Amino acid sequence: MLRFVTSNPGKVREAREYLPETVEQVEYDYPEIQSADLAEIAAAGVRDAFEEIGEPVFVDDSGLFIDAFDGFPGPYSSYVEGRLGIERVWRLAERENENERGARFRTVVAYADGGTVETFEGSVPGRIVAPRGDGGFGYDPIFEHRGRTFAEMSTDAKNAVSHRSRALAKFADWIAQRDESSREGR
Ligand code: ITT
Repeated sequence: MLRFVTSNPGKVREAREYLPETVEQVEYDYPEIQSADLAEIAAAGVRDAFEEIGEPVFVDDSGLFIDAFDGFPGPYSSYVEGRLGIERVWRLAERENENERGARFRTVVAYADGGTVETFEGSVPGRIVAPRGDGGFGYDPIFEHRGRTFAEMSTDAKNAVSHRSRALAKFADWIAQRDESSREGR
């Protein structure tokens, strides 16, 4: 069983569909440090969450990096979604030249169990478009990948290509290897 510290039910749904292990959501609002680097934010967050909860835990820090805005909102994606909303992010991007509307979703999954904090990164390229679709969560309606927005995809289809699933795949491989070596060491 894996404990996922997050307040975001969309992240939990995707992790549950993707990972073979049972995923339990733990709601603890760990402080997010100010940094341009998602891995630093995730590593600091998971350390704090582990100290608070006292059990092995993982977190997921994600962001949308828009080319025309030099990667903004990036690590500030949550704040910008809450304050501006994705419709306004689209309207700002719409003013930019069409070939400047490229973007990338990034996720860093960080795991802590008292030893070294492990981080796993995933990203996916796409472009910013007018909102379409009612699936997914967050910025999904304005992020198009190969002709469809993430909000137009099922969880399964999004998981086949997404930033989060790419980070979770590395995490899952690492867990499998760790379990394998602890079995061999027995
Ligand atoms: P926790 O920190 O509690 O896990 P959060 O939603 O605040 O939840 P982040 O700090 O990682 O998560 O914020 C990332 C922002 O990007 C937030 O606005 C999310 O809605 C959005 N986001 C993250 N993953 C996404 C995805 O797969 N598709 C669309 N938007 C996403």
